Amino acid sequence: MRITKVKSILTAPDNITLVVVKVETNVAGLYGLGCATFTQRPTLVAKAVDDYLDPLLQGRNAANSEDLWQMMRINSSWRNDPVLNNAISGVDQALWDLKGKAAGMPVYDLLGGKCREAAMVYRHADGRSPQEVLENVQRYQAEGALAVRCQMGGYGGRIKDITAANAMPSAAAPQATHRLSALDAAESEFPGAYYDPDAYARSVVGLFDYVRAHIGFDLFLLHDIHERLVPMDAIRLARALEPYRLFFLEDPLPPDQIEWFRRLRAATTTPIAMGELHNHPLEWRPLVVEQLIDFIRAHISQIGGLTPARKLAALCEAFDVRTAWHGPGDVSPIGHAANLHLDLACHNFGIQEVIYFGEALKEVFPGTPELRGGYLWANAQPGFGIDIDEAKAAKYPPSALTPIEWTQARWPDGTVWTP
Ligand code: GCO
Ligand code: MG
Repeated sequence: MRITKVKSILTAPDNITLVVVKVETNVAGLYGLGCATFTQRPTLVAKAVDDYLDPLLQGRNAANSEDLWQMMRINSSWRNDPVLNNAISGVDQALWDLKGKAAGMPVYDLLGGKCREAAMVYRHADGRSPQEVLENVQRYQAEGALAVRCQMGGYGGRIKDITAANAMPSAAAPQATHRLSALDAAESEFPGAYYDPDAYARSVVGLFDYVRAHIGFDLFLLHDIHERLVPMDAIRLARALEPYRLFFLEDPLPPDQIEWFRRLRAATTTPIAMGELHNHPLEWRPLVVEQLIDFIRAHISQIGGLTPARKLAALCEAFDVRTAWHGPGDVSPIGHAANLHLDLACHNFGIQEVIYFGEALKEVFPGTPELRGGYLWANAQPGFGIDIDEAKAAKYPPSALTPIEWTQARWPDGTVWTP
């Protein structure tokens, strides 16, 4: 099983540019697929795969996935950046897919076999007002969802999306008044995605108060702070949310503020999830070993693929941290399948984030995992059980390379903040 070709494939069936890596071998018809999706910089990942990993890997034994992962990681000498980690992940996942196909086994069997039938997932409810969010929560509940993440006005409660409808019929949650910014205008020298951190933090408490008052406690609820607050405000919010019994509160602080997790942990019983921005092992090691988080949420391709992710899962198991791998629209269905195979095989699985897989995605990726009754289900095909139809993928070319606006997050006075 020698590697004959490693190539990137870019496709955007859902208007999000996905990066997939295909590893071909000298065994007729035998290839593997992996996810290398980094939607903010997709063409750089493709370059890293095609210009550097393909020549490096041609002729190597595809069975040696551990050695090849270690070798890819150090080959650039400088390492652990998101572009190179994603490129490595594409190859690494493809090698696991290949290994499964060669053995005639699903990857979850290679990882130790199923610990559960399917993976509990959470869905995303958003809206411009608590009422709108509640309607979306109830819609998911009617579809059988067991867990729903609630946001209002997108991450940080974007000023533009939220001011129109802000009624909060709750004594505990006075109406949050957003300080509209004169700078939030096209002619400003500081264009961007404006939000008001203080109003946002207060609106979240009002939102959960409202939703819990209407639906009770039989549904798991989650929230993503998305690093929008200064540390003490994140701690204050985590404490204020205790009565609403969140399944977890996500990304309260950016990876650069690891020290603050100790203060956060000591201050609240709200379960904490962290990790979609992690790239370097030193970003997660203290959080896990000191038991400062309850859920690890790494984006598997951002940390370099299934090989490091399964080791991270095992480290977490030893410290009672459960897994909740990042699973938004900027993970390809192949990446979602990789998340799922790990979910099924890890005893310390917690929950899986997932998207709705539309017809275009399923057309390009036959074998996409199935969302049913609050769970994500894998098929029993060898490898990850998912394929790419390259002709159909080509029908959905990558999105135009225009500057991203939402990651230019700003406070009302124009100050740039982590998105
Ligand atoms: C999540 C995430 C995503 C990210 C996105 C960045 O929890 O799903 O926060 O929505 O913002 O993946 O491109
Ligand atoms: Mg998140």
